[in-house]
Amino acid sequence: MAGPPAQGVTTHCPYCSLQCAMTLTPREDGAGPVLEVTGAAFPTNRGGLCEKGLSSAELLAHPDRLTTPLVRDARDEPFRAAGWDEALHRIADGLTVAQERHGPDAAGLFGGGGMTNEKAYQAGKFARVALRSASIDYNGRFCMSSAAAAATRAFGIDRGMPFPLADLARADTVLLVGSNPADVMPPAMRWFAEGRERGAQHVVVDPRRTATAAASDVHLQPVPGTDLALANGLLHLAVRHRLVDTAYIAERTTGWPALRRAVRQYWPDRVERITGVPVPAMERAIRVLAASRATMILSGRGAEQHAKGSDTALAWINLALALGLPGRPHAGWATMTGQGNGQGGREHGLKADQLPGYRRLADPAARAHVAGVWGVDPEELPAPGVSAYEMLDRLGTAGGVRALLVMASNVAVSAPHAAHVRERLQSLDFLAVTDIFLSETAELADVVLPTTQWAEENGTMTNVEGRVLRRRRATDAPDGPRSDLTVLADLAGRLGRGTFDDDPRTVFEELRRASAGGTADYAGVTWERIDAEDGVFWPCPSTDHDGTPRLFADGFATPDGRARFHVVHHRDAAELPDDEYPYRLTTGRSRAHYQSGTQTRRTKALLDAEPEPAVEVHPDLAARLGVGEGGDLLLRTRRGSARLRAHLTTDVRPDTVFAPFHWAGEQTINDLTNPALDPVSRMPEFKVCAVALEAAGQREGSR
Ligand SMILES: Nc1nc2c(c(=O)[nH]1)N[C@H]1C(S)=C(S)[C@@H](COP(=O)(O)OP(=O)(O)OC[C@H]3O[C@@H](n4cnc5c(=O)[nH]c(N)nc54)[C@H](O)[C@@H]3O)O[C@H]1N2
Ligand SMILES: Nc1nc2c(c(=O)[nH]1)N[C@H]1C(S)=C(S)[C@@H](COP(=O)(O)OP(=O)(O)OC[C@H]3O[C@@H](n4cnc5c(=O)[nH]c(N)nc54)[C@H](O)[C@@H]3O)O[C@H]1N2
Ligand code: SF4
Ligand SMILES: [Mo]
Repeated sequence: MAGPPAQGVTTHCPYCSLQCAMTLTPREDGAGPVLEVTGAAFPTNRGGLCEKGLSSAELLAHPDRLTTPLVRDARDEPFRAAGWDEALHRIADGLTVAQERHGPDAAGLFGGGGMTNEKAYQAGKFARVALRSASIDYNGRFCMSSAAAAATRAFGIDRGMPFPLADLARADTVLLVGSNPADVMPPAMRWFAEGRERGAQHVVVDPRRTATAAASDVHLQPVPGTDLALANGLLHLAVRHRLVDTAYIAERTTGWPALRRAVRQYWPDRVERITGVPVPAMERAIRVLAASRATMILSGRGAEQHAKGSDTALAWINLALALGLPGRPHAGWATMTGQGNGQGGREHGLKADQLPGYRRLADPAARAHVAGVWGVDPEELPAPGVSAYEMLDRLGTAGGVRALLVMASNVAVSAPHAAHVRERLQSLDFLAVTDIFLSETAELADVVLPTTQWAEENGTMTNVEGRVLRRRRATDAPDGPRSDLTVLADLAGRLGRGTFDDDPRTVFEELRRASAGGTADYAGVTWERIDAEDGVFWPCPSTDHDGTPRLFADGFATPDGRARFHVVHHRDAAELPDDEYPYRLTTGRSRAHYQSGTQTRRTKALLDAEPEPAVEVHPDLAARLGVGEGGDLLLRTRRGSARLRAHLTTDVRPDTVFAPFHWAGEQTINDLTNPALDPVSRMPEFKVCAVALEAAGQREGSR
């Protein structure tokens, strides 16, 4: 490899899907060479970065960084440093032995949405070609899978945002349902602010008065898990007040008469009883939404991470279609994908049922095309496998995975019912993890491989808008870590299943061919074009095609070009409060920390900003519990318990508490969450379960 570039290199942030552009400039500080991070001009962040992006380079030379493979011969032994050959041999052997004993699907791969397109593509190919296993899925299943399933059913395509982020500033009305960009994508708030300066109105649906809600014009504060009823209630009002766009419905949609009949049941008083949102607030919201056709409905995890998340997303899409929004300028429905490459991960094969280009693994024509690119017989490709939580739940059991490779995910902290997942991981015959640090998942492994980081790599990422971007190498990796691409190529060789390339550019060229003709068509995207054009929006079927910043102006991606309404009905959350567990727990993010916290819990600037988690409790509820600001609260659900400090705030509903999931140990909030799954998307119910609360120190039952 050539030495590190002496000049600043412009790349994108390692964290969320906004993928802010940043320049990394080598600089000497007292202790040695470091990279200085500055925001770079780009159409999405316009030079802005949040504190996570700004502090991201701290992790490049972090003392905790893994620099050598770790192995152990028994789980009760400590790790010892090992050479790459021994570690990779152990992994190939672990995977092979499991397959010999229990069949091909007994070896599995669990991936992450932080992986580049090239890594995601190669991991998908590795599972299907090198392992011939159906057992592959990824943490994106826990993220936007409900919205993806809904968009595919309604529009025939799942691209998180069907328009560029900058269009937000041109909308007259924006509704955000279960999305808190003020904390999770701070630089994106500039677009909202610009809209507001033009007089735009913002409506937020969130059980908490978040920073995003505080800045809005209308805040609806429903009981967690009732968004579907709220959307149907708003549609009921739109019909009653003749606010629906009948011409648009006639020209561009199918299924309206049945839906129109179905929402008759959602009269305002009933919806108020279900959701806790007062009728006048609903009336105000629908008037604001229907005041202009330049209205956007944006969905986040708050609406989607439910056992009815895909139906809930469909309910909001129904409302958007009835108001005539999708395909109109500065209007429509979108989901805000979360991880750096959550979008690309689901397009290129990390998902159990997908092949590159958003092709379906169950589709014979898709199998034939991709098998052709891979040089294998379509018959050899496995069938679709099970979803992320189902795979984790069955680890080590008959018919389940016995040897697992985890890449770029920390499921021991981030999966629902996490104590059970950790127990399943420990029951495996063999576990290997590739990571930058010894994550809580890596701590359970037989073999851990150190991986290179974003600033040390080339590749592509697909951001929240569907814009394909370039990740550019700005510095050399330390001696020791290797790229996931190199690991996959080496393992494929050891398994005797063909030659896998580890050069990201070569892999991208293959990805272009594999995606050609698919829904997420990257055939016309080249690294040169990305550099020259500030990214390229898919679909982009040929090099002379401009790419597609905006979808749906002329039609939807369905066979008849029309969008589909779906009749969807409210149902209760999988778990409701009762005498034993009287409150609701919802979970999500805080501003300074990222995901399972592997990275941000090691970043000094972020720990200074937020040294520990807190559970948000309404003062009325806190008084009843006898807990004060900063006091310890014990949270218990049917699955487990956690102990967190209480933060008293009137921003949260008095019947609900909120806690972040970024922490481990006795602050692992996912030890409490409910793994009830959505029947279509297989999304777990992260956003609501029943919880008992007690001031810590008090005995159980003394409530
Ligand atoms: N700081 C930070 N930023 C991040 C991340 C991070 O970990 N930290 N992660 C990235 C990723 S992967 C993702 S997916 C995005 C997520 O971005 P968001 O979806 O915005 O984040 P969340 O905090 O999970 O959930 C959003 C809101 O949903 C609300 N909510 C809870 N239950 C319900 C409900 O039943 N209905 C409604 N309407 N709202 C509800 C919560 O109060 C919360 O304010 O953020 C990305 N950006
Ligand atoms: N209770 C609750 N739980 C949730 C959610 C919630 O809202 N509430 N949200 C869910 C959502 S939306 C998501 S996206 C998941 C995320 O949950 P996780 O999958 O656990 O996400 P991360 O913490 O980002 O894990 C990524 C890991 O990979 C490492 N890593 C980063 N880049 C690379 C790379 O290129 N290669 C390799 N090999 N490793 C790398 C990081 O150090 C880190 O340990 O959590 C889900 N869990
Ligand atoms: S908003 Fe997201 S992409 Fe931008 S700097 Fe922060 S974490 Fe990075
Ligand atoms: Mo996510």
